[in-house]
Amino acid sequence: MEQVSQDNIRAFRSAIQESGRIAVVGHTHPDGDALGACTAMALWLSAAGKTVACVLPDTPADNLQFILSPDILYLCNDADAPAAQECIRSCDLVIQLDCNSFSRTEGLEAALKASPARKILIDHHLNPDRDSFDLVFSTPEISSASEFLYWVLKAAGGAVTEAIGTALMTGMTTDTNNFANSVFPSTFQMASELVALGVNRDALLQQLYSSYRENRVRLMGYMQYEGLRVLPGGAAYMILTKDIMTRFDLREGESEGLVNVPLSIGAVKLSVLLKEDDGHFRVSVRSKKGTSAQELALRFFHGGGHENAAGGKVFIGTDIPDAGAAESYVQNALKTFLA
Ligand SMILES: [Mn+2]
Repeated sequence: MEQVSQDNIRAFRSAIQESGRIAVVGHTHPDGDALGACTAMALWLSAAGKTVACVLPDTPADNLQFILSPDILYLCNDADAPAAQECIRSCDLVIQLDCNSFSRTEGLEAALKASPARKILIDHHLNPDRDSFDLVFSTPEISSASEFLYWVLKAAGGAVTEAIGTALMTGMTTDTNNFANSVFPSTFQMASELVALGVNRDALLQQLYSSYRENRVRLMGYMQYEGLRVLPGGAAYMILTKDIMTRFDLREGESEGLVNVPLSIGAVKLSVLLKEDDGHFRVSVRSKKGTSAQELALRFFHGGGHENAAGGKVFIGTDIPDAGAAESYVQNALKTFLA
C-alpha cells in the first residue's frame, strides 16, 4: 500500500507507544465507515494495553449500533457532553478517522482545537487540514477510512483480530455501497484477506441491507413516487421534510441510500437529497463519473466530500428565509451548476 510510508508508520507506532490515554474521534452523524474505523482502532489500541475511548459528536443511528463493540467505551457528545469533552481535554493522543478537519466534528471542534494532545488523522476525503495534525494519513485513492486503517494497522504490526476485521469490513462495505463505488484493487485485496481471516460477510450484509423496518421501505417508495423531481439536464432532487419523516415515523439513518436511487435513471447524472433538520437542511449529493458532486456541495451547500459523493447544508434564515424556500434554492443551484 503506497500511501503507508515507513516513516509514517514509525511515527504512528511511537506516538502510540508514548501515549497512555487515547481518544478516537469520528465525524458528526457517524456513518458505517466512521463507526467501523473508530471501533477497529479502539479495539487495536485496547489490545495494546492503552486506555481508549471513542468520542463521537452524535449517538450512532439505531441501524448502525450493531457495529459498536461491547468492549469499547463510546462517549457521545449529544448524550453526555461533559464526559466527551473531558476525554478530549485529558487524553495525550487523538486519532481522528473518516473526516478531514476538526470542524467535521461540530460540537467537539473547540475541545479538539484547545487540546494539547498529539493528533493523528487517518482519512480519505479531499483537502485534509494538515496544519491541525501532527501526523496525516490521507488519500482519496482508497475506498474508505476503514480500508486505510486496515493497511496502517497491518504495517504497524499487532493482530488484526476477527472483531477488528469485521468492523473494518463493515466500514468499507457501507462506504463503497457494497462494492458499487470507490473500489480499488487494494479494496478487493483487503476484503479477500478479511474473509480468509474469518469475517462473516453474510451476517454483515444481513445486518446492513436486510434488517430495515417496514416504515423505511414505505418511505423509500413514497419518496420515489411522490417526492422525486427530475430536471432537464440530468439532475434529480428530493426533499425529505420533517412532516414526511413524522408521517413515516422515520428514525436517524433510515433514509440512508435514498439519494443513490435517482442515479439508476439513465438520464440522471446528479442526485441531491435535502433532509430537514433544526435550523437547516442536511444535503447529500451523489453523481456519476464526469459530474462533480463535490463541486456542487462546495459551491452551493457549504460542504464537500468526495468527487462523486458529497454533503453539506442549507441554512434556514441565511440561505433561505424559511423551510418552504428550500425547493427553489435547490432548483436554482442545480440549474446554475449544470448551465
Ligand atoms: Mn468514509
